[in-house]
Amino acid sequence: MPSSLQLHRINPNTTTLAVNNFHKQPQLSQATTWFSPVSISVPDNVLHYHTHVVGPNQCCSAVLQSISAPIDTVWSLVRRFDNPQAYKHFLKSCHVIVGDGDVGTLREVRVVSGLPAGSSTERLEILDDEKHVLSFSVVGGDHRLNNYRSVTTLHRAAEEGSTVVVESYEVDVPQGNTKEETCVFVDTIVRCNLQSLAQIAQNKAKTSKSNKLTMNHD
Ligand code: A8S
Repeated sequence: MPSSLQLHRINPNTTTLAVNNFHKQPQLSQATTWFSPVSISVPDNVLHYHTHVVGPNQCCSAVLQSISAPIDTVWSLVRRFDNPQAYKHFLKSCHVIVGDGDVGTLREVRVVSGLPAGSSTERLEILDDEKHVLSFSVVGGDHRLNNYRSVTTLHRAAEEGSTVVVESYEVDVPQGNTKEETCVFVDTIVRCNLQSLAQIAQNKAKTSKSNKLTMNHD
């Protein structure tokens, strides 16, 4: 099985991060096909955040999302470790247990019904407002994703006023599941979160743009 994260150096300061979403062809062929590679040039100083060293019983993957909103608007939503349910729709509540939003803060999130989970206790590992990096790890709770750790980085896209989000993670493969099943499950959650982040950030950007236009008219 090829790795789901590929790195290609294109010039001395940036590296292309290609994320392949794998997909098993139904019936007939048992072969695994890889499709729709998405890639982004990530500056080398943030690339190491998405380099995961995984053990034999762990897996890792990454999801990319383009957002038509400025990086500051997207970051204002992502950086709120105390308010993940603002865009993560699988969460119904979040309570900060210890800390004030800096590294080391612990939160307990409760998950909506219908998922194989009740709650999760999570620790803020990295919050870098300059480089736009946030990382958290799962340290407890009532779910199947042991040793989950994710890193989210934001990048200015080539198109003015647009952002690309890269979210990568590592996690233990739960007993009774394969690496592929685990990645499909987690990729789905992360992709839903990032699509919802895109919607909310885009609406926020539109509202503040039209507010500015109205103010200029007055
Ligand atoms: C995130 C990412 C993930 C969250 C997972 C993958 C989780 O909160 C949910 C269901 C689970 O089974 C595990 O950025 C857990 O939040 C929605 C409770 C950890």
